[in-house]
Amino acid sequence: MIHQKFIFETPASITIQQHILQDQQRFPGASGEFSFLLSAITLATKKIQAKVRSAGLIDILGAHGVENVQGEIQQKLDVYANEAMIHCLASRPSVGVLASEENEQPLVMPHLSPSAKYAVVFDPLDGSSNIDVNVSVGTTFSIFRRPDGADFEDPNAWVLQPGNKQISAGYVVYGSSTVMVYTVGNGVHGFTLDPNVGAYVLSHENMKMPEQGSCYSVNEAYANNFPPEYGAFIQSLRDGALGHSYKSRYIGSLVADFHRTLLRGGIFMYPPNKTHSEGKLRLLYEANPIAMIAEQAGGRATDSNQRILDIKPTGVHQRCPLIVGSKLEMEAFEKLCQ
Ligand code: P6P
Repeated sequence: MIHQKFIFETPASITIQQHILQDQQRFPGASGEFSFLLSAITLATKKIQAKVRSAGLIDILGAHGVENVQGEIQQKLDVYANEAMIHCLASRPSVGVLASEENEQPLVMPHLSPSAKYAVVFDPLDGSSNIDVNVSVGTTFSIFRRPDGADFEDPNAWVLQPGNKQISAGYVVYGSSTVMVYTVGNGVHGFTLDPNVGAYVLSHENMKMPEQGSCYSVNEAYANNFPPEYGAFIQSLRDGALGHSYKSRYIGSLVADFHRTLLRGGIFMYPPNKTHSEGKLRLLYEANPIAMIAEQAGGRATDSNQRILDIKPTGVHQRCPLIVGSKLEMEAFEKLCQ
């Protein structure tokens, strides 16, 4: 009996939907609501990437003119990306509250479904100031379970939870390809969008951050205002204190700078500076999802005093210093800070 040779010699592609459903099987009796929620995020990011990819061709570049809650001029793609995330997530009855970098207050979903059990926090298009110069940008997201007793009167209660309460977190980096990286707390997996079929396909299974890298990433223009431990640490890297020399890479787009750190190892830092005494990055929708991914991949993330994931938020848009990276560099930095 001659076995039929398979047409496709390569292993079968697993799409993110299949992967989520496989993961769901670990929880007998799972309702599938969470998987359906994640599919809203994958759909929204496919819409966003389509606009990002054609930004130069259609009238979507440039500022939208309105100032957002951060006091930043909203780029048109920011507005589109925010609408896409809200539209896709609002159609999921399991989602009760949304918080976005682009909205001053959290949004209560109009369905007010008593069965809503999740809140989603996101930055629809992080690094958007880079859009007009064709530098990679990204979407970040963080998913919380509705706290016991939380109702729709107090949406802040749904989202002002420490990062260690995230049930899922991730990002999409719109770079040379569109890659979605996410975790549900049992490892980190990456999926590359196959434009031919419009599906995210598993490309980086069980991602692990190298224990040491050869690159540090910080905006050295602010070095004169860094707290002393940051400058001393960077100098130690330059002096080969960790066993080899380091190169510097800084894109100015958090998701892109972190994605490189996840893949290659090393350390990313956004310290306090003259303009931002608490650092520029936001805890809820930048530091928290990045920190969960980093820790799930074997790395670490602190604000120089404590784990990012242990910080109890007091405001949706609060900022924090972010130091995230490989075990060895992070241990060396933390030792310096003591
Ligand atoms: P700076 C983009 O505006 C962003 O919020 C992050 O994506 C990025 O890491 C940071 O700001 C860059 O800030 O001050 O170095 O330009």
